[in-house]
Amino acid sequence: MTTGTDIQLDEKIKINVSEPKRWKVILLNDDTTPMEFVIGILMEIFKHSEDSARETMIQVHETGSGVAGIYSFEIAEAKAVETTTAARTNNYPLQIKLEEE
Ligand code: TYC
Repeated sequence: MTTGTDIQLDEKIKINVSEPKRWKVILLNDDTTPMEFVIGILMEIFKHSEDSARETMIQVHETGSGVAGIYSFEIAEAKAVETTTAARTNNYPLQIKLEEE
């Protein structure tokens, strides 16, 4: 049995087909943040394995920067804040930047 109810589609609603932007969280090198601290950050906040964390840390140490992870802006920003807070709590000067992919 039909109730005779029609559904009106609003043709003015536009479908957003573009992918949400992604952001790289980039670690910058410095002279004093301990290597083991950076490895710990990469494992705990950016969910790297120990091997991947060590490799990424060495890349930052040798080249000046390296990508910790790629996320939506909100997640990237939250991880950058969490990392900076942990570094400052320990008086380390670790710097982070976000870059659109
Ligand atoms: N260069 C630092 C040291 O020799 C280690 C380090 C690596 C610091 C990565 C920051 O993002 C960084 N202790």
